[in-house]
Amino acid sequence: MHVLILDDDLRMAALVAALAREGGWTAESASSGTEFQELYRTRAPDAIMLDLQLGASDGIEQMRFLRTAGYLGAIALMSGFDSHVLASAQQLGLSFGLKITGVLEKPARAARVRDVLKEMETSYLKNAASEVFAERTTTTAAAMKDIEPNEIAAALNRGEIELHLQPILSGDGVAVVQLEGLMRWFNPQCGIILPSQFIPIAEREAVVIDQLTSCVIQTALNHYRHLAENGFAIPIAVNISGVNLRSLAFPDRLAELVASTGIPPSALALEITESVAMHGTETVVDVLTRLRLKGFSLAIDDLGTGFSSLQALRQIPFSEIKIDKSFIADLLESRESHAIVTSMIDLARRMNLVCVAEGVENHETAKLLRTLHIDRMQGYFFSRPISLEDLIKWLTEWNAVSRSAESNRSAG
Ligand code: G
Ligand code: MN
Repeated sequence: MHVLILDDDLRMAALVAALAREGGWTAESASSGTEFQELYRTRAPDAIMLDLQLGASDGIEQMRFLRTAGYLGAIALMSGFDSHVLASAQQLGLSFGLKITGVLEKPARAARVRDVLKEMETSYLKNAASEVFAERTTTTAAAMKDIEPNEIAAALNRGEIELHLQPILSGDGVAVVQLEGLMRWFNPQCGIILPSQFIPIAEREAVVIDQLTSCVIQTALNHYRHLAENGFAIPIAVNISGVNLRSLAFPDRLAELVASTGIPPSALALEITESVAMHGTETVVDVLTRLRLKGFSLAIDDLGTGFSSLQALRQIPFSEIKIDKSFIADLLESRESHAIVTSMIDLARRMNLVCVAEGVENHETAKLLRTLHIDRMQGYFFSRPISLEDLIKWLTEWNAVSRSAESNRSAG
């Protein structure tokens, strides 16, 4: 295992390198951002120790670089600043989708440095099997053409498909009120494959998409239980395929599955894209209405991208609308998007629906949505979809940061 250290404090860099070598690793250090990026490109490190304050550059910039580079290895952050700065930086790193396995307050004793190195090693060993992901490749449509539905079922059985989670915030951007479960297929040949690429293939075989949906729901329930045990009982939304809705037995099967876990149906929300809802056959309306009656919330996803949004809203008993990210992306510049988003928020209020903005990528957009009285926000600005393990860390940091912001406000 090879560790790359970035610190302009040469004594600290030397200490970390010595302790890493003592643990049987190879180590190299850089004292500036440029030198670091140069070494990163040529050495493909398995672990990175990053100091936050670096004279001309800083650790946040380097995390942004690592995100763009698609780095998937472990990262530990170090700083002489207080733990609050470290916590916020860790929070930010996790929301970039980086694996921040630990933080180190300086000055640090050797024992503490060893612990942080150990955490990185554990994470490295866990990832060793997936070394192929070192280059974050997203598969091209051409490569996906040859994949058959049954290969997706096999991947599911091999545990290659994981359910990552993305937080959904309250309208003021403070509390995490829901999570969205999003599948990620870690394919040994192709790298990471997104649902938009493999779901359409799975949908060619009803058995496969049913198996996939069952697994997503089961996993979401397990995640919910695990999070609740850690003090984060937050409802999880999952995306349901139109194919699932063609079966009149689906609501009963789902209700039984949830009942058998003892988790309330309100812990699960179901997202259905507008186009699916608008195959508005009798069966679809029947199934969706019964799901509502059984206590599940129903969200219409990607609202505004199809041709019959309003008709879907009239026919189907949704409890929530999710404004498509394309309208949020140019909300600040486009008068049209601004008018549409404002009207959708108003429509949701009049229809008694919860209104969610998807794809919030920056602070200005979040601020504007807040003044427009949005109910909920989701997007990279808060966090990317991340693993359960990373989410628990993220939530812990998030709560710590908002608690201290709260106490600063009441103190001032
Ligand atoms: O169709 P649906 O809304 O379920 O799609 C969610 C997809 O959008 C996921 O793949 C997720 O990674 C992606 N996503 C989540 N937040 C953002 C964001 O802020 N910007 C962009 N471009 N995509 C996002
Ligand atoms: Mn969705």
